[in-house]
Amino acid sequence: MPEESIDHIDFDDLNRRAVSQPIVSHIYTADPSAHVFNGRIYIYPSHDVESNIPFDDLGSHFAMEDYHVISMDSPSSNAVDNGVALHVKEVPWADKQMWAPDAAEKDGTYYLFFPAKAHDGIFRIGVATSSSPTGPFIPQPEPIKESFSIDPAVFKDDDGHYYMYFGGIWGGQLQRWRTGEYKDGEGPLMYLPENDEPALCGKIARLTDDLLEFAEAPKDVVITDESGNPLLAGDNDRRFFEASWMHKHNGKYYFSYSTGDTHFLCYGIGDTPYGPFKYGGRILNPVVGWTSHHSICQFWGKWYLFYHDSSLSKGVTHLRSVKVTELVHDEHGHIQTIDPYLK
Ligand code: FUB
Repeated sequence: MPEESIDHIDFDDLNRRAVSQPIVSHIYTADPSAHVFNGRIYIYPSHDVESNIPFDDLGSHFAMEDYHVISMDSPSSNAVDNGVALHVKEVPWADKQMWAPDAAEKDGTYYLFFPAKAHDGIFRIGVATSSSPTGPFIPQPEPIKESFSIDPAVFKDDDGHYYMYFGGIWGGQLQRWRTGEYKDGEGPLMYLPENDEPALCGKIARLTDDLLEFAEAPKDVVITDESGNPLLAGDNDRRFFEASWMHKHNGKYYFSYSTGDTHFLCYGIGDTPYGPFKYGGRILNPVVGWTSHHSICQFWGKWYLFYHDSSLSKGVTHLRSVKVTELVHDEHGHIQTIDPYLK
């Protein structure tokens, strides 16, 4: 698929109509994973950089090298960039492409979970630890055993168990693992299911007590339609592509994700962390830029959507900026769809 044309966009007008502005503008940030630790908001984003690598469907132009942690006293206050928290050169197993990370806290230790391509070109997921939410983080020497693909999102349930959701298709390589082992080959579209087959699923694995490994083999995160049937691969407006997130509201589990090439953020609702998740609707309509990726976080009783777009870079796909806006669950538990730009 060719990169979408942005020639027709009047960015001054778009920025006037945007429901929120970038929280920082001195660097490009994306894929925000927001958490409240000790009463402050900490955002763990990708740090987008210009690589001069041409756009392709594998995402080769997303050539990020490090992570910065951004902190805020509240969603409307100034955002502070706390500097480099981890660089790819410090991670023995990782070669390149430090994509969307997440973080968790347990017993005063902070864990940064991140995907990167290993030296063999295969995406794995690593962990690094720190005594501070802003790092610096010390990486484990090896990636998580049996980990693969991208976009880790770690959820702590009320019973103290931690779960990792992960996976992304096309450049995220999830489709290459359909048989349980990595299959090589050209192009991102090999090994995808046919349109009338069940869609590929994101994955979930409970973490070990030290949060450094999977406690179980990863399982499918199944999203179902109104009749309880798994969404099909051809259901491009609703099926999973990448960018998993989990939040819990009124005892229900909300699995949210990006539909990738159709550019929606959607969600499904389930009764356990494992699902299945009945498709619930759209959270965010398409933003400027190919990707959409988010997190959902509660602060002082209100819910917020952290997301990104490419408005600051005037539409450059791989130069994105994190934004935040309020998110509302209605009285039936449905999430009200957000338009990123007013009409
Ligand atoms: O930032 C690189 C990739 O773009 C992420 O891993 C995806 O979720 C998409 O946002």
